[in-house]
Amino acid sequence: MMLDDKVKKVAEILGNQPSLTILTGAGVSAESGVPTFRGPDGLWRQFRAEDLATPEAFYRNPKLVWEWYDWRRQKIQKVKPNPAHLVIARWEKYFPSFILITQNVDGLHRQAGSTKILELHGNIWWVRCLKENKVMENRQVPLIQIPPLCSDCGSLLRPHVVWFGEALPADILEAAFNACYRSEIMMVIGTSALVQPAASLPLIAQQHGAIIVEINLEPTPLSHYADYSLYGKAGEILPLIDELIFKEKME
Ligand code: BV8
Repeated sequence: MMLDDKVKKVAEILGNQPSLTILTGAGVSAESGVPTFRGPDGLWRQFRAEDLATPEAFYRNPKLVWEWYDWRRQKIQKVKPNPAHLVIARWEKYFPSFILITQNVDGLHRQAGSTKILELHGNIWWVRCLKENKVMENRQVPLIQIPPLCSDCGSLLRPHVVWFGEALPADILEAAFNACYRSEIMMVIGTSALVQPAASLPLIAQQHGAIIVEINLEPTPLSHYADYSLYGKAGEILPLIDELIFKEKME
């Protein structure tokens, strides 16, 4: 089936307003100018994940890890949501049963207006005090002090994100699993489907009867299981589907 036919088919399915879950990865922010993790200009290119996005790396060298996050925050602050984020934010109002599950920590879905959102891996604009475990929003760009310290107790602050080897927040993961049990369709957009447990969510949804639609530039380990794989840019494909859904509605 050609891409156009798949776009039409997915729009037709969505036109019936099924219970929709969307899972996104770094690819949905790529067209905003945020480097992905494993792409040609990938974030991990200059660094190795285990060197930076792990608790061990942070305790070994908090200054280096915070310099990486400060660099990413400076890049993210300069960009804005792209059409993919905007369509997803609009759809949460159109679908009676809708949840967005994102692996991204860049906050661009929220900036686009998404509110029904589960941030599996945290948010780069929030920090956590190591001593008091208190979570605070911190939008200081660039950071005045690296590593930043808690203004109340003077202890080290860490990014409020989930590092490799760390458990995802139990309440958020439970909500994500519940979404998989009840969704009739799951759209998996811009993820290499490598990081667990996020990468297992589409398979769980499929085991519970959901149709799986993948949108990516290229095949991923999920492609073999997806009912529809639409290869192209999320910022171009989602507006096409959106247009067809509402065109059909108007007829
Ligand atoms: C856990 C926050 C257990 C930080 C991130 C072996 C050794 C050690 C660990 C493991 C192991 N095997 C499995 C694990 C577990 C590990 C894991 O999955 N490792 C992988 C790499 C094998 N997982 C964990 O450690 C997780 N925790 O398992 O805990 C536990 C349980 C109890 C108690 C203690 C522990 C925690 C994982 C979370 C890690 N944190 N981020 C930060 O960002 O700084 S992960 C990081 O990768 C980001 O969140 C990112 O989103 C995520 C996944 O990457 P993608 O989003 O998919 O991005 P990527 O670049 O890979 O792909 C982009 C895709 O977009 C590509 O396919 C590309 O083609 C496409 N694309 C590009 N442009 C576009 C596009 N598509 C459409 N349109 C475009 N324009």
